[in-house]
Amino acid sequence: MAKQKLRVVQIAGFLGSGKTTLLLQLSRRLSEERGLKIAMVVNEIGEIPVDGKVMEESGMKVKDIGGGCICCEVATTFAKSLSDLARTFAPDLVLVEPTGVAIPRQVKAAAEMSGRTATVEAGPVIVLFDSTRPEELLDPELMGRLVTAQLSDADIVAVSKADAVDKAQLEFAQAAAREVIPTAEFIAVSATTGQGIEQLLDRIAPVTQQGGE
Ligand SMILES: Nc1nc2c(ncn2[C@@H]2O[C@H](COP(=O)(O)OP(=O)(O)O)[C@@H](O)[C@H]2O)c(=O)[nH]1
Ligand SMILES: [Mg+2]
Repeated sequence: MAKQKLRVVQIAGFLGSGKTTLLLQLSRRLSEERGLKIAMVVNEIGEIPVDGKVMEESGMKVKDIGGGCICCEVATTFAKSLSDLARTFAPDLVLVEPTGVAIPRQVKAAAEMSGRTATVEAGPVIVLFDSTRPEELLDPELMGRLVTAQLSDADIVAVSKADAVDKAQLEFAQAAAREVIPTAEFIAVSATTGQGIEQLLDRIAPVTQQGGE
C-alpha cells in the first residue's frame, strides 16, 4: 500500500506564548476558508484547552497526548498518532502544539519516526515569541536558555500578542529574537486583531492544495 504523505507543521514556543489560541484560529481558517482537512496533535492541556469534540464537529480531528513531552517520554506515542492519523483520517495538514518546554528539532525528529507508515513532510517550524515579555523570556537566569534553543529551531518566528504592545515594544521584541535567529522569517501576529494570520496561513498551507477546486 502506498504510504500516506503527511504534512506536519509545529506551533512551538514557551508556556503562555499563545500557541493554543493561534492553533485554534489557524485550524478553523484553514478548514473553512481553504477547505483543508486538518488534524491537530496537542501535547498536554494548557491554560486554554482544545475542545476536541467541538473541533471534530467541524470536520477536524484532534489527538491529545499526555503523560510527558512528545519530544522525549512519549515520542513513540506521538509517532504512532501521526501514522494512525495518516491511515484513518488522511489529513492535508497536521498542526502540532508541543508543550511549552519542548525543543522543536526534537519534536521534528520524533515526527519522523512515523516514517515507516507515513511519509512525513516537515512543514515550517513556527516558534511563538511573546512580545509582552521579551526580556524575561531571554533572561539566562530564567528561561533564556530554553527559549533561545526553541528560537534557534524556527523557520518562522511569530512575534505574538502584537495587539498588547506598542510599536516600540514590538520592534524591541522582534530585534531581541532576531539576534538569536537572524535567518528566520519574522511575522508579528495577534490572535485578537488577526494581524499576521493571513501571512502565516499562506506559509503553512500545503502548496499543492492551494488554489484548487
Ligand atoms: N493580547 C493577546 N493575548 C493573547 C493572544 N494570544 C493568546 N493570548 C493570551 O495569552 C494567554 C496564553 O495563551 P495560550 O494560547 O493558552 O498559550 P500557550 O500556553 O502557548 O498555548 C491566554 O490568556 C490568551 O488569552 C493575543 O494575540 N493577544
Ligand atoms: Mg497551549
